[in-house]
Amino acid sequence: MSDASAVNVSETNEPEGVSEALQALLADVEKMSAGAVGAIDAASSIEALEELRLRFLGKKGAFAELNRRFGSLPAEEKPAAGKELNERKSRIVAAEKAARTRLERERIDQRLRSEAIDVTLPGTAPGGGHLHPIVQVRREIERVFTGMGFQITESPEVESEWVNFDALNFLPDHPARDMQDTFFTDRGHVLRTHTSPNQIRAMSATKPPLAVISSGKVYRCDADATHSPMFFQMEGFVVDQGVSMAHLKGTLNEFVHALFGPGTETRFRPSFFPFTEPSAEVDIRCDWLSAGWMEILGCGMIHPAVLTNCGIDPEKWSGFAFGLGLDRIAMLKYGIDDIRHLYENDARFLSQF
Ligand code: FA5
Repeated sequence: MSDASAVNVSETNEPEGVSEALQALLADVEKMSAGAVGAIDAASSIEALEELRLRFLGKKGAFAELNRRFGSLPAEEKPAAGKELNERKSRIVAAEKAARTRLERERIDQRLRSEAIDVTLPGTAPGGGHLHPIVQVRREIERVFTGMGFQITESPEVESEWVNFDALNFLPDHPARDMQDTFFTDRGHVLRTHTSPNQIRAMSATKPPLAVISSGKVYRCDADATHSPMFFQMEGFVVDQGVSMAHLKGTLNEFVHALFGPGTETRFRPSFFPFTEPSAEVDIRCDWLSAGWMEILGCGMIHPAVLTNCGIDPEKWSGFAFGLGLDRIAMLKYGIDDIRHLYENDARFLSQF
């Protein structure tokens, strides 16, 4: 029902005592406000609503125009007409507010729907890592030797010069002690150049009989496709009564056959290490290499001076020792042609093993 009844225009078509200007104004107010509320209620977006707000309520909008016409009404008609105009305007403002609230809620709902995350979807599983090829090889070799009764021990990477060299019977002027070959940390200490210091530590700490393996990083000033300044070695040794070169050969052949297959040929070449006498290097046959053989380890009978340095009587006890390059064995086993691939941490390379 129209509030124009306040000035008696809704009940009769020709209200008495009402000016023509007021009649026309009220009729236009009625028409405009009904149209405005309808259009605002039907607005389908905030942008469209804003357009309607400017069209009806803006400074140059329809209501402003009606207000201007209100200014020219006779003074006695202004209070009732003003009230009518204000009420109509309030209804449009209220409709606009309600529509804005509705449209904003719709916009949020729609955004929530479009950005919804389906927590029931299966996630992208992170690529599973695996053991580095050197660790795989180390564990495989450890299985072979522990199966033969060897125990696993550890020794430090920063080692005294005495344990790394002197106790192992290196003479004071041995070339391995050279600054060009060895990383010195401070006076009297080096980054161990091999795992043989573990022999000294284990034999000094425990009385024979002993059968020990130990592995870890070793360091040398050395770098090319088959030499890395940091690489991995595994040391093994046995001390008991009556240990001979035959035990050494038998143990190492058994190891090579377990790791590379029963038909793998080995070759023991005479060599020299200050801490073993006699000494040998062991090659395995690799038909794909032009040389036909690849060196995998150094070995020998533990030098009596080394046993003495550890408080073991060489007249009563004897032993053999060997040291192998884990990197080289991983390269052989997996057909890797450059040792540096093992340390570049390229997931595409490592994922192959
Ligand atoms: C030694 O280090 C002796 N301690 C081994 C030993 C132990 C002999 C017990 C006798 C008794 P050699 O320097 O040859 O020996 O190194 C042993 C193995 O380590 C080599 O056969 C080779 O496989 C590997 N190796 C040596 N230098 C490097 C290097 N820079 N990068 C990668 N592997 C290496």
